[in-house]
Amino acid sequence: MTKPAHVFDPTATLRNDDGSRLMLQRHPQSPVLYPNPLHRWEAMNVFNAAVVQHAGLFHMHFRAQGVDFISSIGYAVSSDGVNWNKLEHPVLYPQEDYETRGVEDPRVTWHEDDQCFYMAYTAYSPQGIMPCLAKSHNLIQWERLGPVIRGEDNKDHVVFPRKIGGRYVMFHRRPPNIWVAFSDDLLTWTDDRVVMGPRPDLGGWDEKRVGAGGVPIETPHGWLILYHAYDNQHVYRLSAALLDLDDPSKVLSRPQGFLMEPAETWEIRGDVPNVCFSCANPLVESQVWVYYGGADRVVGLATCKYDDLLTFVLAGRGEAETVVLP
Ligand code: BMA
Repeated sequence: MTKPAHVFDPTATLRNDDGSRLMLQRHPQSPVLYPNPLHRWEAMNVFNAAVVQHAGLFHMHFRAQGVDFISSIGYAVSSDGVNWNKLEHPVLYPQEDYETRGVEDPRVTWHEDDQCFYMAYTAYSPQGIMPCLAKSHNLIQWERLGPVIRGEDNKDHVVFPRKIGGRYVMFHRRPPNIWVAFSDDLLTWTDDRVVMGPRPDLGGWDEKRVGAGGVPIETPHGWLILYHAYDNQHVYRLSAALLDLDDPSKVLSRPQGFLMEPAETWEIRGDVPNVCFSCANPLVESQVWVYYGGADRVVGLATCKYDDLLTFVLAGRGEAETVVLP
């Protein structure tokens, strides 16, 4: 007998087949963003999007690849987070010598202390892969603050929504681990510490590399974070963890399982196969909405209840693994 089709209900709890694990529910209108062959800059792929809610609207910044496969960052706006209207031109495109091969993977943070938006994006050029920041008050015009880590290939950075102990905080990824760093001015980052790394001893899904997802969500229990991991077959999956509020290098809880893996055709086949890669996990009422790139070609949306996600990560207490240092 075939399994009955799953009916989308954002207030329901979705579990994997044996019921042992929470899973994200794909929105029935997903993918929610497609490339547009009429525009050179976004003709091939649109993926890995940042999403923030502001002034009653959803705002998306997405990585777009043109016919030359160079990435720019496009902007789209929505009243419901599902149906999007794109701007005709990108809001950020390669302009600096450290960006000549593209600006990639935006993660946008509303900063409570500074009352402005910071975009973390990856600059790609013959100089290497550099984590950069830009600042905006209106989400369209961005002022570059420049690269924040130089001299090494580094990416997957995202700014925390408030200062901790009077300093800015961000994740970054020094392969294969997620790191946290601190700054007084957003330009010089120090006190880097490893947060978590791959777990080769855990069945494989996060055995190779891990990297941060969207903006950490502050909860009474700690910072709730989503992250991606890939295995030796290069399959990108998503999961979550909980970090200490005052010291986010401290993992309070990290469940063994994942929340989502490539299963739909557009997650399995695209520009890069088998990829669910997220740069945004906004809290929308009582749900966490996870926007993610499907196979580096389209933007997907999957959701779960905030309470379910907290229960999932809290159940992982005591499961935190020791990190693998580079
Ligand atoms: C990572 C990043 C992402 C991409 C992923 C899968 O290294 O470059 O932009 O989605 O690989 O290809």
